[in-house]
Amino acid sequence: MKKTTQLRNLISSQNTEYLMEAHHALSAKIVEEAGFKGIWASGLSISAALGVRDNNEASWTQVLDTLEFMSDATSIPILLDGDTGYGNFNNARRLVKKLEQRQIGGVCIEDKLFPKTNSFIKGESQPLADIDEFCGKIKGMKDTQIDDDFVVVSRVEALIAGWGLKEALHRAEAYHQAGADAILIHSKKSNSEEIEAFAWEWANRLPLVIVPTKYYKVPTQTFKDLGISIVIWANHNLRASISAMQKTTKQILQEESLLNIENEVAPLEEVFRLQNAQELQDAEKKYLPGDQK
Ligand code: SPV
Ligand code: MG
Repeated sequence: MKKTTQLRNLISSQNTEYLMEAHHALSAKIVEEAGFKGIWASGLSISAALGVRDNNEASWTQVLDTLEFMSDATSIPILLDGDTGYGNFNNARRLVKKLEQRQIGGVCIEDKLFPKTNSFIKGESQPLADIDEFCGKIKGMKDTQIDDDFVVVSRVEALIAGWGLKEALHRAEAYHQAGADAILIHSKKSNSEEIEAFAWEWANRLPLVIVPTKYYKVPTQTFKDLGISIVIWANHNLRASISAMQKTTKQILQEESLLNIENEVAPLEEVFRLQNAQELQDAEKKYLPGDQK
C-alpha cells in the first residue's frame, strides 16, 4: 500500500495509533522492524544527529536528504516534522512537492515563525504565526499535493506559548477550516490536564495528535479514553543512542581495550543484516561475470 494511504489510514483509524521517532535510515529501519506502523521524522532528532540545533540550522534540503535515505530504507509511512514549513506558503508548497516525490506520507507544520526554536526551550517567549498567514500556508500545501492521501497535520503551539485553551481551540478550528487533515496539540506540562481539556472541547472535529514527552507519566489508557488518534514517541531513539554511545565510548577510552565491549554491542553480522548485505551478494552471483563472483 502507498505510504500516504498507510498514514491516512492511521489518522482515520478508530484506534489510538503510534509513531516512533527516527532520525536517519538506520533508526527508521529499526522502528519498522520493531513493528511500528509509522515513523516520526523528528526535527529535534534529525538536527541533533547532524550536530546542529533545532533552530532550522540544517537547511530544508539537508533534512530532505536525510528523509530520502529514511524512506528508501523502509516501507512504513513517515510523518515529517516540517517545523514551520521552512518559510512562507510558497516554501511550504515546494516542500510538499518534494516530499511527495520521495514517498513521504505527510508533514506536520507548526504555527510559529521561521527560524523556529524547540518548544521546550523558552516556549513562552516564542511568537506564534499570524492565524490568516498560517491558514494560507495550509491551503497552499493542500492545493499542491497531487496524492489525495498525503497528510498535512497542523500543530497548535498556543498552549506551549502560554496563550491558553481558548486561543488553542480558536487556532485549531481555523486550521480545520483551512483544510488540515489533523491537529497536533502540543503541551509541555507534566500532566495531561490541558490536553484533556482541549480534547473534550475539540470533540473529534479532526483527528488529534499528541506528543507526551513531558507528560510521559500519564498512562496511555488516558489517551485512548480521550480518543487521541496518534501518539508520537518523539525523541527516544535519539536519546537511547546518546546514552549507549556515551557509555561505550567512555568505557573504551578508560579500558583501552575492546574486551568488555564486544558482547555489549550489536555484532557486526547485525550491521550487515540491517544493511541487507546479503542482497548484494546474491545480485553479484546473478549479474557479475563468472570470474568476478
Ligand atoms: C520534534 O520531535 O522535533 C518535535 C516534538 O517537534 S518536540 O520536540 O516536542 O517539539
Ligand atoms: Mg520539532
